[in-house]
Formats: sequence, structure tokens, C-alpha cells
Amino acid sequence: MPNAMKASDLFVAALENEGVTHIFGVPGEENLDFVESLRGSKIQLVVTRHEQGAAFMAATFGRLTGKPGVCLSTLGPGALNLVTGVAYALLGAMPMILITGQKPILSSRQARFQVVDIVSTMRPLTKLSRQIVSAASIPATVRESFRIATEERLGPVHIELPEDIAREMTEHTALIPSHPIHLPEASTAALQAAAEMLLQAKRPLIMLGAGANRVHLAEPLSAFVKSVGIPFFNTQMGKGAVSGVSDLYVGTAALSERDYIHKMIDRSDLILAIGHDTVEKPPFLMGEGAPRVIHVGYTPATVERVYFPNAEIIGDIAASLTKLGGLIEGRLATDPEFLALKEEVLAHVSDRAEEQRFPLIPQRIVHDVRLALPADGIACLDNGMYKIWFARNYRTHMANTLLLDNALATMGAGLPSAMMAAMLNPDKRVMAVCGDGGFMMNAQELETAIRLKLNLVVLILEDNAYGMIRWKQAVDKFEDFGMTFGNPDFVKFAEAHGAGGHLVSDSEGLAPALEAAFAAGGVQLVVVPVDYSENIRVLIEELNANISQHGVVSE
Ligand SMILES: Cc1ncc(C[n+]2csc(CCOP(=O)(O)OP(=O)(O)O)c2C)c(N)n1
Ligand SMILES: [Mg+2]
Repeated sequence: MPNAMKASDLFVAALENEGVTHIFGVPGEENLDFVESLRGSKIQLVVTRHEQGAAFMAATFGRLTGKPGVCLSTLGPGALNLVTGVAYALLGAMPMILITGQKPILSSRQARFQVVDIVSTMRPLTKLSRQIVSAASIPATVRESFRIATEERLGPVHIELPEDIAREMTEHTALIPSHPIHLPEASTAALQAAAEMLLQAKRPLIMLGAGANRVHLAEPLSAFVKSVGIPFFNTQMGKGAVSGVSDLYVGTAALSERDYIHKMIDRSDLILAIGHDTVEKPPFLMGEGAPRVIHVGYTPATVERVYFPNAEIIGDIAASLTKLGGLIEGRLATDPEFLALKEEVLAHVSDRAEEQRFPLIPQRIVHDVRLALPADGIACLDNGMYKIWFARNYRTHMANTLLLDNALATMGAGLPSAMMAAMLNPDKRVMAVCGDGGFMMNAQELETAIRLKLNLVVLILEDNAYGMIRWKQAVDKFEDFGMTFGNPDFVKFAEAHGAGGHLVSDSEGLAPALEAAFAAGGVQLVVVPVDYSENIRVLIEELNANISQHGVVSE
């Protein structure tokens, strides 16, 4: 075969053809041919300390760039370590490619050692899961995988490259070029029907959902909101989808009902739900007496007990909104009494932001983090109680500046997602915000962050507990039990890794500590003791007293 190429070289060439710049992972012996092919390529191999960290990083690469992030693992144990990150990408609609190794499939001398059916394992967690059985199929498989990962609804695709196939030689080496995709646009009838509904509405609201947070959507979306002047709120994952329209911001629906924002939602007669993905915890509940909903999406709405839109605009969201804006701009009547509610909602949410108690209350922590981050600074949250406080209280001014996961809502993604944000944005301030539980789930990646010479501040909220579940336990009227643990000395832990460490010891200490950490550069851990008594006081007692006469607020 005079023009033959080794399969692993062809695979890497196909990845380069897709514009891949980084691969995150932990290789095994089954990946060695592939790794060897990477040696001579332009692609940088970033070794992590656990496959989960690699998958979270690759998924976040996809989330922030719109192009699939790529991660790599060996067979069996390594591939199984990827699964949480794969589910994170699937539920969060983040484009990602995962490449796993496998024992030789044609003839193996190792019997079933380490062999797990990973293609089947990944099937319900991906949009496509496939084994490469011949080198000649590599160009088409790689192109198809990238196409599927980046097609709405975005998500992960799995490719298994067995060891013997990786070594095969093939003459079928022609790569398939990609081309720009233009999405179908919504029909005129759908746009006119929606415009009619909006013109008849007296108290319309816009809701920005997870799908509104796609790369390149910020500009047309912001222009639309500005031009029509309809007040907007967002879901947790829709947070920061628009820029420069903060005078129209009403808040974030971090709870499903009975929060202050629901005063406005409940009074609204029509919600234009842009990019709502029902993978998120419901931002409000549709039902009797609830506002009507127009769903604007790349794909049709999924019908749920709590979400069943009355009309839909399906197609390229940017194009839909530009056209819809043209139909209604300047023609909407607004109810001033309804608009006045906005100030009341926002005032309640900013209550106690400068409280001087120590340990710090969550409202103060959110306030001080906001002070430390400029408008384009990026906060990446892990999962814990503070996520509700950040979703509710943290104001964003630019798209994709508060990354949180209200889809899989997994612990452990805070640090790796912030590492990816820092890698992609070396000139911006980037902070991971983690609980003491979630941080420890991927704390080993501190070494990776230092090795990559990232500038990153990691804020750890210390309550020596799985605080969120402790809160839910109290909400459900169970006695406090089983949720506490001890922690390492985080300052020494940071120093042992070669990072800076600082423990906040009074109520005025957090803001200067964050400032100093950013000024110092490199990887810096800041630990702040948190007082979570506000969870019960505000999120249960106050909301129940003010908003509802019956029932308990559900998280
Ligand atoms: C991987 C994973 N395990 C368990 C949970 C359930 N869970 C949600 S929040 C939480 C507690 C988080 O504790 P911590 O990180 O310390 O944050 P805190 O709520 O204390 O601020 C747990 C156990 C989860 N979401 N993800
Ligand atoms: Mg905790």
C-alpha cells in the first residue's frame, strides 16, 4: 500500500481537520498508538488527574466555544470514570467528543481482562456511541460525530478506537471537509401568531432559558430584548444570556414557585420562553391560572406536566427573534403597575448583601464575589446550597459570565469548568466557587491547574457539611443527621500543591482576600466559613410568610 496511512494517524488528522486544538484525558495502554500520533500533531494533550475532570473540561470547552471539546480515556475503568462528565454534557447540551480505547477486537490474547461494553454503556448518555471497526471508516465517522455533536440539541458523541484498529494501515485517507450550517428558519405563520399573542398581552414577560445561552446568540438576543422593551427574567442556566439590558432584568427563577420573582410571573399573562430546556428544574409551573407560554427554540418544546406551551416558534432563534422584533417593536402596551413590581422584587433579593455577620452569610458572599469580578469576569459554580443564592442574587452583565449546572447538577464540576474557562480566557478574571463537599470531589485537578499555569481563584465555602442536603433535611422536617464531615486544612492543602492559600477570618476579609488573590496570579485558594442559617430564614420562613399562606417552598 504505497499511500497507506496508519489508522491512529488518520484519526488525529481527522480531528485536526475539525479544528481540534486540545484533548483532555488519562491515556491507557490501549491508547498508545493514538497518543503517538498526537506527538507529531498540532493538538495539545492535556493530562488530567481523573477522567471526570477531563470530561468536565471538554464539556465546558464545548459550552463556551460551541465547538466540541474532546476527551480521551482508556477502556473499562477509565471510560467508566468519564460517565458523569458525559451525562453532564448530555443534560447540559454541551458539544463534546469522547474517545475511548479498547482491547483488540479481531484477535486478543488478554481474554476479557478489563473489557466492559463501553459502547453500550455510553449509548443512553450520548447522541451517538460507536466502535470503529475499520480504518477506512475513520474520516466519515469523525465528520459524522462532530456534525451530530454540534447539531441542536448539542451534546456528546462517543467513539471507541480499539487497539488493533488503531494500528491498521489504510489507503482510504481522504478527509471530509466541514461546511457552515445554516439552520432552518421559523415559518411566517408561527411568527405572526406569536406577534398577535404578544400584542394582545397586557403583562408579557420574556424568559431566557438554557438554550438562550448558546455562543453567538448573545448579540441578536440582547438586541431583541432591548428593541421590544419587555422585562425579562431567566432560568438558572439562562443567566447572563444577554448583555446591556439590565434595566429590563427582573430576576432569576432559582426556585420553582413562591419566590419574589414569582409575584411577577404569576401576574404575567404571557411568557415568551426563549430556549427553555425542561432539563432544568422548572423556573415556574404551568397550570391553571398560570400565564400562557410561547416557546421559542431551535427544537420543539418537550411537553411536561409543568411545561406545555400554547404556541411555538421553531428554528434558528436569532433569525426568529429578529423577525418577531420587527413585527412588534413599538406596538406593545405596557402596564405600569406590572412594571413597578420589578423594583420590589429586586429590592427583596438584594436584602442583607452587606451584612457584617461572621461567618459570612451567602448574600454577602455573592456581593463580595461580584465586587471582585469585573463585568467580563467569569464565576463557575460547583453544586451546593450557594448555587441557589448565586442564581438568585448574582447580577450578570455579559453573556456566559456565570456558569452553573442546573441540568445534571453534579458536584465536582466547579473546579474543572473554571479551569477550562481560565484556559480559554487568559486575560479575564475567572473564579471557581465550590462547597467544601464539591471541591473535594475533584480537588486533585489543582495540580493540573498549576501545571497549566492558569490564573484562577478557587473560593471554597466551608460549612463542614453537605449543606444543601442538610437544608433539605430540615425543610422536610427531619432531624439534623448524617450530613457533616471534617476538612483538611485548606490553606496547607493549597500550599502543598504549590498554590496560594488564604482563610478569611472576619466579615470584612473576603473582598480584600479575593482582590489579593487575583493580584497574586496563578492558582489561589480562598476559604470562607459560611453561615447557612439564612437558608431557613429567607428561603423558607420569609418566602412562606410573604408569598404564600400555605405549603413549603421547594428547592
Ligand atoms: C455527584 C453528586 N453527589 C451528590 C449530590 C447531591 N448533593 C447535592 S448538593 C450536595 C451537598 C453539597 O455540599 P457542598 O459541596 O459542601 O456545598 P454546600 O451545600 O455545603 O454549600 C449533595 C450531596 C450531587 N448533586 N452530585
Ligand atoms: Mg458544604
